[in-house]
Amino acid sequence: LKDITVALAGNPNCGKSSLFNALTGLHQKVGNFSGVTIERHEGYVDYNGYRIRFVDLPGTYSLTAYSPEELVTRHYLTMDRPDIVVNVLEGPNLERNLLLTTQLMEMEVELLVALNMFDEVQEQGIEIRDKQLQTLLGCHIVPTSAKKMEGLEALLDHVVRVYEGDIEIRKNKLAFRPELERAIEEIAGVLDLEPDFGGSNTRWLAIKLLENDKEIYSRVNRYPVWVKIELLLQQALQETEKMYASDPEVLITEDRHAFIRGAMKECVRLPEVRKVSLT
Ligand code: GDP
Ligand code: K
Repeated sequence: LKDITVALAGNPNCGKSSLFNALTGLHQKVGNFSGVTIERHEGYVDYNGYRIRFVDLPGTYSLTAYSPEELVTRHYLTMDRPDIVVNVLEGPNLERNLLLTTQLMEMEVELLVALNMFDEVQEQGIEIRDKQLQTLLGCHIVPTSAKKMEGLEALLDHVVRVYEGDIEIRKNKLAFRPELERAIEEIAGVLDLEPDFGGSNTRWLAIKLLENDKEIYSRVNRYPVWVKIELLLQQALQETEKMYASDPEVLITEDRHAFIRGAMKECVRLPEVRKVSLT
């Protein structure tokens, strides 16, 4: 059997544990993530000559450094490097769920989306143009229902095929407004000069620095390149204050939401009744 490690990531209540249970059945064990008291559920399923190991990450809305759950999740993704990350989405609440997706897109992980609660999506008459959404997110999307045990085999099949590189899809990245993109590029360029960071995901580190991420700050500020980076961060702040009367952290969030609104507009149609009841 060939081993594939898959991390399940998603918002709280997206149905992640239900999906994990449906996929791994009795082959489960519970431990802790190192150094913290957050439970780590692991399980596996044997499928077509592969042992697919699932790690159920804590439910999170975001990947900042503000909560232990979010820190555990991104440490796992950046340090343990699972083969594939399945981002479980709550189908009927796509818009809210996509914030985490935009952050996973930045992380250079092999991403796959499980569009869960698809039974609810259909019942509520929500139309999702999944091909379009796939192109925007730059990853494959598999509709699932953990409740009705549907789409599970399709998900496993996609895991194997993504792992083997059989079904490649063009990765997409969320482009921030030009001033931010320029700052990201410059900061990443400086980080690339430091051997300890060169080869790692310096674009992600640069975005995090512009978001004032304390953990990434403390990882980077002991290096000589910090002097240059601090200057670039100050420049970016001055520029965005002048142009938008705002700071990079706020603008990055705004741009993520703008991307999500665009994706929703292009790919999702809510039924008339729901549109009315929302207004
Ligand atoms: P988690 O917080 O992401 O682990 O979410 P849970 O697995 O605990 O599920 C949250 C709620 O959604 C529970 O009441 C589940 O029964 C329900 N649920 C999970 N998956 C599905 C699904 O595919 N369809 C429907 N209709 N409900 C689901
Ligand atoms: K739960």
